[in-house]
Amino acid sequence: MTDTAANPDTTAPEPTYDTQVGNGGELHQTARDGGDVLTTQQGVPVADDQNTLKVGERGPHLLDDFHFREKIFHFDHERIPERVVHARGYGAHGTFTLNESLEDVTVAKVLTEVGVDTPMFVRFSTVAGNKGSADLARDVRGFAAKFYTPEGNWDIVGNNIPVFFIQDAIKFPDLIHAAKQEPDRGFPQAQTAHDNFWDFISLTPESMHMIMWIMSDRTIPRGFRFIEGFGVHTFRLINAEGKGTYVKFHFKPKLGLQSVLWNEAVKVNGADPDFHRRDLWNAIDQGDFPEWDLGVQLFDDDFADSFQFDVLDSTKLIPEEQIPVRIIGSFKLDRLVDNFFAETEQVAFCTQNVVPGIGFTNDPLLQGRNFSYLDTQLKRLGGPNFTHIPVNAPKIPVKNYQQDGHMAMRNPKGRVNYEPNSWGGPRESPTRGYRHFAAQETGRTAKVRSSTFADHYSQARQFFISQAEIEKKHIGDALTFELSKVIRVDIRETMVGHLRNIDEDLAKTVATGLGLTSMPPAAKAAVETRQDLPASDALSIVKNAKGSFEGRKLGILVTDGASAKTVNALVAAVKAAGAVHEIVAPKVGGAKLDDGAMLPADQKVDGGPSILYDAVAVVVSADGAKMLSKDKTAKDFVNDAFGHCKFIGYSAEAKPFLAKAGIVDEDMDDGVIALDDGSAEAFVKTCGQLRLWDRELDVDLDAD
Ligand code: HDE
Repeated sequence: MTDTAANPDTTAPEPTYDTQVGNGGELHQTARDGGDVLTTQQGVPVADDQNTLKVGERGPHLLDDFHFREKIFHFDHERIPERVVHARGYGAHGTFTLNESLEDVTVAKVLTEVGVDTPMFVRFSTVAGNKGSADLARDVRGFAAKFYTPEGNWDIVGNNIPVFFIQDAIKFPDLIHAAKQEPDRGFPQAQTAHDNFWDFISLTPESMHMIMWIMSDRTIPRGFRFIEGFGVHTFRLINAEGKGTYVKFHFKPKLGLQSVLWNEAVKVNGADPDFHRRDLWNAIDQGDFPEWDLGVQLFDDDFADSFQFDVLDSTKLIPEEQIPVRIIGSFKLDRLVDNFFAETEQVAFCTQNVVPGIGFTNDPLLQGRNFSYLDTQLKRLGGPNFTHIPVNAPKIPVKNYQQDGHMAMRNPKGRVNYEPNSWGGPRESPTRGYRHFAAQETGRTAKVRSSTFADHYSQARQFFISQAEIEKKHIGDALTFELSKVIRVDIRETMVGHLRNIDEDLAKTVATGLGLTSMPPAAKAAVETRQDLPASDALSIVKNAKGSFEGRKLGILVTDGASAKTVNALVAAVKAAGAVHEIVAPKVGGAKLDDGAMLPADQKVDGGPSILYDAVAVVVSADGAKMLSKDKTAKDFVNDAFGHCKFIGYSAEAKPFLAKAGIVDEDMDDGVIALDDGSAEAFVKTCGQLRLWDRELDVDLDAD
């Protein structure tokens, strides 16, 4: 523990704590390894953990059995309320390192002390689904980061999308009610493809920009390692003179952005509902620590006044072409949790957790959030002492006179528990303490929406026209799919009416996909003139592709008699590219290659469908090809990979099998690659393109 936050203005002794019980330090450990004697919660050794205490062998239980009663009582209370949103999530510990100081604009040590490591905890999540829902729901991903700074905890509770559905926090319960399961039937789970969601959206034009984002591939990411994070709101940095500078926070993944196809997402949810958490776990477990850059967009009042939109409006972003993102540091996730419940489930993020030098603005969404997060933890974690839970406790001493309450884990000693006092306890410090930005506010109180928030379509269109053609197609497909699940035709029509204000071609595509017989009228806009904004390439995933296979996974399907040389060359090339591979075989015991060596498999073909891989290779013997040709799952392996526009490498012997799986000679495109001698490296390099998008035009009816 460091003591950097010690109060310089007082010579008072620090209150002392019993170090055995928390004090923001180590988790009170319960050892589960070693061969010690089992005990009750009271530490009493247990003699029999298999049978309850009974009268005779077949008789009634006795209340005397305190061990049984304690065990069942504790089990009955294992669950805490899940988060009302972002219930399903996965977290890990990490370290943030600052490379560039922002000392001209902030006094926050975490943003000024270059080279200093700040411990972090990051939790990724989906929004709508319950705790047990599948990872690849089409949904926004939460990206919540807790920085344990030397001046207390700072949380950025962000998403992987830089804008939000609504402009005022008072609409949040309605939005979430509409998105989650419908109240009478309790379904659909973890999806927005239903009437209530689209009804609310169709009546909420401010959500249209966000709708473009959630119908894009951003909401079906390949994994948490491949998403961006955004603080969304405009925050404020405050320097030593008390001057404020507006800031928007960005996290950019070093591995680049990547998403899957919808048809793939649906299948991943069946094959591996834990796909995203497993991916993060595996990467960190294998020492392949995912990294993100932290960037800031900084601007002043002059920019805010001249910007086409209100910087307090969370349904708008500031294009990177207008204010570039300045990268100031990076973080890596390098430690898995010891216990999912204690850390990932109990971590409590609060937008109000800021440190000196970082402050809020009047964004009405942010102001509402500052109330909600503290309030929700009280319910979820059972009392006001959730800050005593190690994952939530700052890593510096906590000194105040708050006391007692449910599950108080700190043991402050001594007589004084009030302030001011004459006992020399901790006191406030005007110089070191948190200073709120001295904003000048005027105006009448009113329940009102600013007229500067009224343009709902211009940035929605800007996002759409900034996408690559294939991304535009996916947005059209997603809207058509979601609205096809909406039963009320009038809701479908109202939505198409909104799309007409965004892009007429997109509206037509969706109307045609839905089979509407005539075009509904365009929705009436609060601001009639849509601004003609230029495309922003930074908003596209495809236009910013890294072209690297690093961090990705190749699935290699093998059978007995497969060429050891080819398999070994592939494995070496994958490793050299910083990627990983899995061997898939008809039997999980493995396959005997043509050099006589037994190669163990990671997956039996039924359990290792190609949707789990970024690219596949089929290296089989002639007999193996014949055998696989009779197997539906093996044929799906290559057929799906082809349909999902993945790169497919194949040994000469595999060709008849590919044909049986539906990839005949005329389908062989640049993405179906013969693995000749010495071609493994080139194949893996090509896989770095991740998908051959041109193929989608041949494999998807909606492409016409
Ligand atoms: Fe949240 N949100 N939110 N939200 N949010 C919660 O807090 C809320 C919003 C976000 O991994 C809850 O601890 C309101 C925007 C993340 O633990 C709750 C409003 C953004 C997480 C809550 C918003 C987010 C939450 C539920 C509208 C992106 C998960 C459990 C004003 C910038 C954090 C909890 C984790 C969680 C309220 C809107 C991100 C109820 C009222 C905008 C990543 O307090």
